[in-house]
Amino acid sequence: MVVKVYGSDYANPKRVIMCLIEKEIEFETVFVDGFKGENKKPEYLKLQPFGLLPAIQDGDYTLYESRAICRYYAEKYKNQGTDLLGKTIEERGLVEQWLEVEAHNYHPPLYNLVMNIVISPLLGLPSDPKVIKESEEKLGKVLDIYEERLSKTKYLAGDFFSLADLSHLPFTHYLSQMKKEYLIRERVHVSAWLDDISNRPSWKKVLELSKNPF
Ligand SMILES: N[C@@H](CCC(=O)N[C@@H](CS)C(=O)NCC(=O)O)C(=O)O
Repeated sequence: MVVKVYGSDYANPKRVIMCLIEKEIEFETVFVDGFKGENKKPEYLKLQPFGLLPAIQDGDYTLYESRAICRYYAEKYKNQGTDLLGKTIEERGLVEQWLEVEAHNYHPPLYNLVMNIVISPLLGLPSDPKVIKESEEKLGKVLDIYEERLSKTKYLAGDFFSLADLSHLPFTHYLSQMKKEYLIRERVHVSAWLDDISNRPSWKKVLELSKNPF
C-alpha cells in the first residue's frame, strides 16, 4: 500500500518524508496549500481535526503528528531500510530521550525564530524582536548541551544515526535562511553533526521533492 502524505512541502511533513525514504517505504505526496487555508477545510479536518500538516493515509489507516508517524513507521518496518530506533532497549531509550529533547527543548525556541523571522512576514504579521532575542539565547543554551553530547558520540543517541537526529532537520534547515547559522557553526561538534545528517541522500531527496522555496 502506498502511503499518502498530506502537506509534504511544509517543515513538519518533511520529517515524515525523510523517515519514509530512510525506511524505503513507497509514498506519494498530496499538496495542501496552508497559505490558502486548505488545511482548515472540512475535507482535510476529517484526517487531521486540528487542521495541521502532515497527516498520512495508509489504506484505511490515518495518522497525524509527524513524530508519532515517524515512530510508527520506524517500528513497523524495523527490519527494512535504515534502523532508526537502535538495536538494544538501552539504545531505544536514548533515541526516545533525544526525540523528546528535540520536541520540548530544541524545537520551541527554533519554532519561535522561524515564526517571527520567516512566516510572520509572509503572512503580513508583525515580528517581535524581544521573542527573537530570547529564543536565540535559549536555543544557544540548548545547543551548548548538544555540543557537549556530540563531543562524546557521533550522533545524539550514540554512534548510530537515528530518528532523533532525523527529527531535527526540517526546522534546523531554516537557520541558514534566517542568517542564524552561526548558532551551529560556532559549535564544532554540532556543526560536524549537522553536515553529516544533512548530507544523507534521504534529506537531499526531501529538498528536491519540495515545491516550497523555504
Ligand atoms: N506537532 C505537529 C505540528 C504540525 C504543524 O504545526 N504543522 C504546520 C506546518 S509545518 C502547520 O500545519 N501549520 C499550519 C497552521 O498552523 O495552520 C506535527 O509535528 O505534526
